[in-house]
Amino acid sequence: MTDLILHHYDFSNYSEKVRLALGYKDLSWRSVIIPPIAPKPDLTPLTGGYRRTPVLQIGADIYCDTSLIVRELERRYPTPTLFPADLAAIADAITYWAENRLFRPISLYVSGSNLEHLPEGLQADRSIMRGLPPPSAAAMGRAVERNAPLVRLQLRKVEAMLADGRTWIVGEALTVADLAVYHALWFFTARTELLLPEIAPFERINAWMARVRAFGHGNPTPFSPADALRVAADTAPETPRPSQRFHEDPPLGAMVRMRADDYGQDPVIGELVFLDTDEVALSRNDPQTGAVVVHFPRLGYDLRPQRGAASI
Ligand SMILES: N[C@@H](CCC(=O)N[C@@H](CS)C(=O)NCC(=O)O)C(=O)O
Repeated sequence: MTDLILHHYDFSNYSEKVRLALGYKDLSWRSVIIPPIAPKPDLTPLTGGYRRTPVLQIGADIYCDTSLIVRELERRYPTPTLFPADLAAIADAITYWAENRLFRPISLYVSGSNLEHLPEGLQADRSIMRGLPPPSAAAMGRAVERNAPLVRLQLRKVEAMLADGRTWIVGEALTVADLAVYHALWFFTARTELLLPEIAPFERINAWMARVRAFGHGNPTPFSPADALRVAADTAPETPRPSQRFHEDPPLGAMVRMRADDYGQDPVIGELVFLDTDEVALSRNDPQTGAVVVHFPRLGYDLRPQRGAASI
């Protein structure tokens, strides 16, 4: 069973990163639209509590976080590559910058400027997700003023990255860094074109964005959340690959807890079934799906023994 099922929604920029990876690799996939706001009752049985977007499902294997999702796509469909060997480490570092230092001010600037175009309740949900009180309209306005300069100065940095006429962000080959910088900038226009004038003056950025956009999204087919749950219920998880542990890691078979180290920290508890340098996977059971294996990246997540848990 290699059917790819992406759980996502339209204005999710991290989903756009994966949709473009699917396009770049010219893949067919099933598209499940999930709510942009918690609760997500058809997603939780698959993930065990992880609520962020997107999530990739392959049978009863569930991949959380785009940094792992793109690696898993690469592992299964290596060509064309998103990780050219000589550029992959630098691309990872630029990706980290793009998805943190670049994207966070963009998110605050765009969301605060486009309030009337965002779904009802979105800001309150995002505040709860970060453990903060819902912001007033005045506080969001102040966030726009603080962040607009941080966005503008970084747009100049992206234009400078492309200043020598290179085709892609890290050089002459496309890397995952192109998708990361692109999805951060794509968020400017995910719901409205109100802020398009901010990007319009940057000629190299616009030409490069057009090259990335041209990959498209591959071949999606609409799929219902109920069908996705049924696929998980009807499929056994794949046998985990041999693990590569550090000696400090919990032993395979231990009950563990994974959660994001930044925001959306809902814990996922299960039996540790796989670890290597990039990935951690837990097995869990849900009444709606039976056994599923939930996969996370190592970096950006906190792995701990789940004290006092006998089984799940
Ligand atoms: N590091 C995560 C971040 C994902 C993320 O923040 N996604 C946003 C949507 S673009 C999100 O989860 N928002 C809350 C939600 O959708 O419930 C990844 O790379 O997948």
